[in-house]
Amino acid sequence: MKMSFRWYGDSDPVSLEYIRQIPNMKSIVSAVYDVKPGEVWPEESIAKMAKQCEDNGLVFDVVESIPVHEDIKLGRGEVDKLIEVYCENIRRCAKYGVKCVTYNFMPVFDWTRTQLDKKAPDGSTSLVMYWEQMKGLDPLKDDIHLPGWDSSYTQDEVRELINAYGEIGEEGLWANLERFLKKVIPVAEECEVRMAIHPDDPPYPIFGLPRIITNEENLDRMLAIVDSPANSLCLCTGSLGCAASNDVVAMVRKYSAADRIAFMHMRNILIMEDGSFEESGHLSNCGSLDMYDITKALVETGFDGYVRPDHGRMIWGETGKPGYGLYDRALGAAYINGLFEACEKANK
Ligand SMILES: [Mn+2]
Repeated sequence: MKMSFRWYGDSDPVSLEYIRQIPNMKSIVSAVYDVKPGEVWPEESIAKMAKQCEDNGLVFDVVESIPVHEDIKLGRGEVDKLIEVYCENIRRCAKYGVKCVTYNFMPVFDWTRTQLDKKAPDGSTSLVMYWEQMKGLDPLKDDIHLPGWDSSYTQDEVRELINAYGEIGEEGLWANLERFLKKVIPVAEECEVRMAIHPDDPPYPIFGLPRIITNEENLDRMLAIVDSPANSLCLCTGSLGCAASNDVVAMVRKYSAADRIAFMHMRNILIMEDGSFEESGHLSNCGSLDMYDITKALVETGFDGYVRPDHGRMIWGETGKPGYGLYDRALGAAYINGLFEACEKANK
């Protein structure tokens, strides 16, 4: 496996100088953040990021993410032109050494949480989603602002988008994903880039919005659209894992054995009785997932893709981007390194 770390560029309070000091750290996961979805990434921005990483003994070879424009997901407007821009961005990233591009196909909102700084008994804070806090919220009726939602949309625009997705439904979203993949994957193949789709987080409908990258049946369907290692998964244990019906260990084993995991997001979550969940420390005994079994499945199937410690808690008084502080993610990386070393030695 290749250990990696997400970095948000110059505005990130966590520096590359610090990231490089985490044992076994090799790759930086980042993106060009100053252009909107649907626009071409300036080559200078990609080149600058690659150079900054290189100057710190790291490699910028994973992009997270190239966002997919809502009109591509909705199949409306200038879809073909937007997909062509997307392909051009893949070509440009590849030119500067990128090997893996993460993206998602979630309507309107990325991840959904109700609170970003829930305090645990030990004083650490983390992201949570409590159904109790979701109850009664209706974005079609009320002006609601959940953390992490794109604030560039007005409430009216959000309502329009939710209605548009309601009209196309799950099958419409599948059709638009298929159209996207059939154009994008051949370009990725040419560029020797692996596209890695991130599962929906959480993997079930929110506010009636269709969600399709959610479970084994749907992952099978997605991978079959274009049967190529360039059409792969970013298997996020914490996203798939917050549906108790997903057997994450079995999914990891199956898709890694088939060489369809390009990127692993490794984190733990604690599922509560009512289906709410909290992002916990990475260790198995902190949450609902067995991180040892997940790592063992990767090692036994010869996984050689990228791994990053996903969201960490905020600990030791650190402030910054929720889920993306240095300290707890570094602890996560150290723990994951340990799991891999033990599993690899046992597997010899
Ligand atoms: Mn993730």
